[in-house]
Amino acid sequence: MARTIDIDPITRIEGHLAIRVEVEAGMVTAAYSMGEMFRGFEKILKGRDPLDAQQITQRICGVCPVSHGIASVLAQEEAYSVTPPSNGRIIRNIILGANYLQSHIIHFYQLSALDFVDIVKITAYTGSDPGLLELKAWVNAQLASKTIYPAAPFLPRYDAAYLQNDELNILAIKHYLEALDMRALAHKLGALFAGKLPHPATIMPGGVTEVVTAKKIAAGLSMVKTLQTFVESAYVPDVIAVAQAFPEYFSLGKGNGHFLSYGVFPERDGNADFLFDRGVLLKNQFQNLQPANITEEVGYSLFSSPSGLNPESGITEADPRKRRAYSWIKAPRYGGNVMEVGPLARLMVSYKQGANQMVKKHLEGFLSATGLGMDNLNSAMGRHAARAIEAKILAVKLTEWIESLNPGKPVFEDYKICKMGRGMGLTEAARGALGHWISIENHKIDNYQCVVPTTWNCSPRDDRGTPGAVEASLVGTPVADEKNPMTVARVVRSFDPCIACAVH
Ligand code: NFE
Ligand code: MG
Repeated sequence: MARTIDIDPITRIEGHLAIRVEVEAGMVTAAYSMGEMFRGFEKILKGRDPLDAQQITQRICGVCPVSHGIASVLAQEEAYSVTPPSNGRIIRNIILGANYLQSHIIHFYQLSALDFVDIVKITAYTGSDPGLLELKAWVNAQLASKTIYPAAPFLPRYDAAYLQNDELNILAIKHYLEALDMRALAHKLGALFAGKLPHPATIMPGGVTEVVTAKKIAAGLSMVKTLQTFVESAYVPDVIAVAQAFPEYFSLGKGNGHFLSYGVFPERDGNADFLFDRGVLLKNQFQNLQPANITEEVGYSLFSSPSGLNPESGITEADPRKRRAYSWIKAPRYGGNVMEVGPLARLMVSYKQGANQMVKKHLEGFLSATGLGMDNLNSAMGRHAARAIEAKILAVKLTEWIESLNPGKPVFEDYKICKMGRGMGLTEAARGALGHWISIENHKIDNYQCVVPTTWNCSPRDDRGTPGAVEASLVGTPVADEKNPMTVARVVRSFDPCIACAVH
C-alpha cells in the first residue's frame, strides 16, 4: 500500500512550497507540488501607469528582481516601439549577469550544499583560519547547549549519508562562509551599474538611467576578477567534488527531455544574438520558439479563470475553494507539453542549437573533466553542474561586457508611451524562462500577465492530469527511510524553486 509523506514546508528554498510524495516499496510512485499562497501581482497592476510595471513586478521577488524588471521593460519596449542603445543593452547584461552570479552562488552554498556537506565536521577542524575557528567554537557551544534545536540553522537535519571526507567537508564549509561575501560582492557589482540592488529603479523602457564612467568600468572589472577567482577555484571544483561523491544523483531527478529557453544576454542591439539561445527541445529535437504555443492551464490550480489561455489574454481569478485543485501555481504548457526551464535548459538548448562556441567549450570542458556524458546532465546533479558552468561562462562574459562599454555615449533612447498597445517581454531569469505580457488601454495597464520560471518547473497537474516537471522528476526516487526523505529534498532543491515568483 502507498504511504504518503509530506514535506511541508520544504526549507532552504525561496517561498512556501509543500511536496507530497506517495511511496510504495521504498520508491516514489507519485508526487504533488503545492504552492501555498496567492499574491495577486497581476491584479495589483490593473489600471496603473504602465511605467509602474517594472517597479512593481520587481517586488515579486528579492532574488531575481532584475529579470522581472527586464521582462517588463522588454514588453513595454515592444508596445512603444523603442530599442535601447548599445550601452543600455550592455549595462542590462551586466546587471543581470551579476544577479545570476549571486543567485547561483547562494543556491549552491547556502541552499543546497547542506544536503551534501556535513557541517558538523567543522568540530574536527584543527587549522588556524579565523572564520572557521569562530564557526567551530559557535557550533561546539550550540551543540553543548540545552536548546531544543542546537546549532540551528544547521540542525536539526535529515539523517542521511553526507560527505565522508573530512578535508572536503571543511573546505566546503570554508567556501560556504566565503560565498556569503561573494554573493554580497556580486550584488555590489550589479549595484554599480544599477544604482542599487535589489529592486533597481534604473531599468527603464528605452535603456537604463545609470551613465557609464571610466571609474565604474575600472571598479566593475576588479569585482568581476574576484568573483571569477571564486567561481573557478571554489564553486566549480566543489560542484565536481559533490558530483563525484554522490554519482547516483546523475540518475535521479531526470526530466522528460523537453527543455525551454527564451534566450538571454543579447549580444546585438534589438534584443538579438543571445549568449544563451532561444528555443525549445522536444525529446532532444531543436525547434524555434513559437510564443503562441504557450498556455496556462488551471485544472488543478486554485483559479476560476478559463484554462488553456495564452498569456497575452490570460486571466488570474483566485478560487481558494476550488475542488480537486491543490496549488496556487498555474500549469504553463508548450503545445500541451510539460517543459523544464532553468540553467540546464539554457545549456541544453544552446548546445543543441549548435552555433554557440562559448557554451560548447565550457560544457565539453566540464564533461571531459568529470568523465560524464550529455545524458548524465539531465538529472538532479546535472542541474547543479549546469549552474556552475553557466557561472563560469558569465564571469568571462562580464569582463567582456564591461570592457565594451562606451563612457559618454547614450544609455537611453527616448519614446512616447502609447495610448493603446500590446507587448511581450521574454527573457531568462536565473531559474529559467520568464515572460511578461502587457496590454495598455487609455495609457493605463488593462491586463498584465507574468509566466515565471518556477511556475513551469513546480506546476501542478494540467487539465489532462499530466504532472508538472518537478512532480514527474520525483517519480522513481528511492526513499529508504520515510522519516528522512533526503533524496526527495535533494531532487526538489536541484530545481532551485522560488515559490514567491511562481505564485506571483
Ligand atoms: Ni524568485 Fe525568479 C523564479 C528567478 S523569476 S527567483 O522562478 O530566477 O524572475
Ligand atoms: Mg501569471
